[in-house]
Amino acid sequence: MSAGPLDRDSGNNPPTITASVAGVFAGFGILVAIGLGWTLARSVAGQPPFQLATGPGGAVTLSAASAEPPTLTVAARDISFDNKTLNVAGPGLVNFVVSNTGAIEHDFTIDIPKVKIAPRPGQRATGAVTFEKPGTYSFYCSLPGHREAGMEGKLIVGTGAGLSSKVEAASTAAPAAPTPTMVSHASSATPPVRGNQPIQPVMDGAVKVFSLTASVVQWEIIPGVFSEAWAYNGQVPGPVIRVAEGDRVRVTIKNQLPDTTVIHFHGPELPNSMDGVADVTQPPIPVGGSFTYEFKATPAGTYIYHTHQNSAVQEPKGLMGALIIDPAPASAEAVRDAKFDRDYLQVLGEFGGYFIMNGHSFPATDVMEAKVGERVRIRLINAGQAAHPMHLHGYHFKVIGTDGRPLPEGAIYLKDTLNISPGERYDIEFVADNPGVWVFHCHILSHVTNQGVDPGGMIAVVKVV
Ligand SMILES: [Cu+2]
Repeated sequence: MSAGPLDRDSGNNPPTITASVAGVFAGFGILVAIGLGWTLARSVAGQPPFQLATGPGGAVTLSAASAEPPTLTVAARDISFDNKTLNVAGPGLVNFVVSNTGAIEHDFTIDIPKVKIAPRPGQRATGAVTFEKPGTYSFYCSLPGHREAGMEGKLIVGTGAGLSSKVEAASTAAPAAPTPTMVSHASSATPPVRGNQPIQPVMDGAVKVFSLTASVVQWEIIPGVFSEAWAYNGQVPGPVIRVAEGDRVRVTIKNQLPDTTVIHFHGPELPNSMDGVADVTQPPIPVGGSFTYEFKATPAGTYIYHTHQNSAVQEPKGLMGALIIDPAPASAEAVRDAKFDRDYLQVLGEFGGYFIMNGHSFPATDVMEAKVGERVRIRLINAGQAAHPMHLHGYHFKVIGTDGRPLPEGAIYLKDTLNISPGERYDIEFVADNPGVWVFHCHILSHVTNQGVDPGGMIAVVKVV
């Protein structure tokens, strides 16, 4: 299996499931960058959905616990920094989180002490450096012409206690009014962790053993916006369990949640005792307890695993993931699958008041890339509680599988908008013969907002180059 859990071609291309917002910016260019900037600007103004830490007087602050080094966040765009004056209370170690919200290369450079942080367009990068003395330090973008164009500012290190002191507001000036290109200062966290990471089994003889732990984590939906998640292995969706038809599969689950739980494997043909329905096929797994499921993987297809206890509460908190059973070698399905150059997964749902695809809302959703002429499959799973009519721009696609099972040749049909009800799966296919940056989005238009702010929610980009 390749690095991208579902990508056959990751040797030459970025892993599919871990593709980040970078491609969004690369694809949409400045126009969308400005649009995003506007969206994020709402957060600076205290408008939903971006919940920012603001300091006294509403100034954007540097978040730092009293015993931790301060973290400064700064965004480079085309062609300026969003904040020209940064402050820390006193000498000591300072962490930097630098976002590049523009469409071209930038860096954040200080000569003495030396630090250079260079996030790619659409990405963030972090760094840290120790300031020994109070004073005013210049920062700038070192790319030719950028400093001259205005990409510079100053970092004022005060005379306070530094490391252990409370960090002052980022700017001594009153907070600037949002402008259409202002971006969020909220991104003091690392870029969102991705769900759907492939999990490697441990072999016990011929049995593939997968270990899951369900626990409470804080999940970053879009940069700077967190919500409590109940997650398998710290991810929303949980890790992709991928096996081959006929494999003997064992899944152990440790329950570190504050509630009892179970796992139901949604779709494959299991013995009843392994069906994972609390109080029907098994007692709930106690808090602190564990349970082992074991079954033969059949038939091949795209499936879900999810909680089946107190489901209306537990599943929307994140207790769901994909189970993929690959067809047996040389089977008709295996021959069909061999045609796909790209194999993407999109798990739909709702989480923390947001509409998500693979655990994130636009613009933090995954980018699905393809080269012109490649054959692309997208496995769609609705693990949420609402139906989502998913519309692809630029293409009609073939619906080749429903609920994990392949459609016979004569039953395959063409769509450009496919309504997906909770619990359903569809496999769709198209040949990427129409280059461009196309959106694939839910057509219930409130679902393409982040708590009312458009664009957001269930938008993922298909980038055909
Ligand atoms: Cu929807």
